[in-house]
Amino acid sequence: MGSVHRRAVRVVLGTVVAFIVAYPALGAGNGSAAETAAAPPQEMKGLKLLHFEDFEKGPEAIAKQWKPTDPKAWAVMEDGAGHAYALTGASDYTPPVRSPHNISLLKDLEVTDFVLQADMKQTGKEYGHRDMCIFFGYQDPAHFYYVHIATKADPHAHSVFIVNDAPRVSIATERTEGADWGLDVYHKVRIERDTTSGAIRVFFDNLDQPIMTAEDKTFLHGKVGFGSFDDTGNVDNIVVWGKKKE
Ligand SMILES: [Ca+2]
Ligand SMILES: [Ca+2]
Repeated sequence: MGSVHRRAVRVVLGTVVAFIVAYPALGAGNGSAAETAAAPPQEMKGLKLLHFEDFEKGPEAIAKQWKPTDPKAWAVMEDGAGHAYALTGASDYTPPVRSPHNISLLKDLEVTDFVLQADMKQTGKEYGHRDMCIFFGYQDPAHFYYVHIATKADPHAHSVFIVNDAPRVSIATERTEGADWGLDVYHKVRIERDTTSGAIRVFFDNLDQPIMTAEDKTFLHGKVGFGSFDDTGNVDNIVVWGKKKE
């Protein structure tokens, strides 16, 4: 919550100039970076705003907040008028059981119920398992959920998965046949988690109609994060509304 307040204060005081000095790319753009930095709503579906990250605060501040499987695989990069968190290659990381190889977790936040939203762009080649992943309910490297959004659904792609001390298992009850990442396009991705009912709902661009649903109560809290099974991509404008783990 603290970072959200600080951002709001800075905008009120007109210290945008400081950002432009620190990040010349912002000043050179068409103003869209300032627009993307607009604070998200304080509440979503009855859940309080807990975190907002637009990757414009500078590499050191950002590094403190994220725990990547391999720091060399991730970088804050200029993209358009602003910056995004980019997964640029394979992590030097071997998961204990068959599951994604590239993960960066938000370090200090553990949630129960949440709505997690981000702008995500896939930067790899087109193929059936072309993916980006979102992680949640993360306990440790062998216990978590992840959503794998990919071109073509099959038993190992484009689904909600659980990793429970064994190779990942698809748990989606409904899902589309795949998602079209396109070329150099950011998509609005949203995950909704209700730990009382166990519901998991995944949205891709259309925030009214989910592309995947699941129901599971194995992990009722945990960290959240982003990444890919084995591909590359960018994440920006991450928003978490939710209930912190007591
Ligand atoms: Ca940004
Ligand atoms: Ca893949």
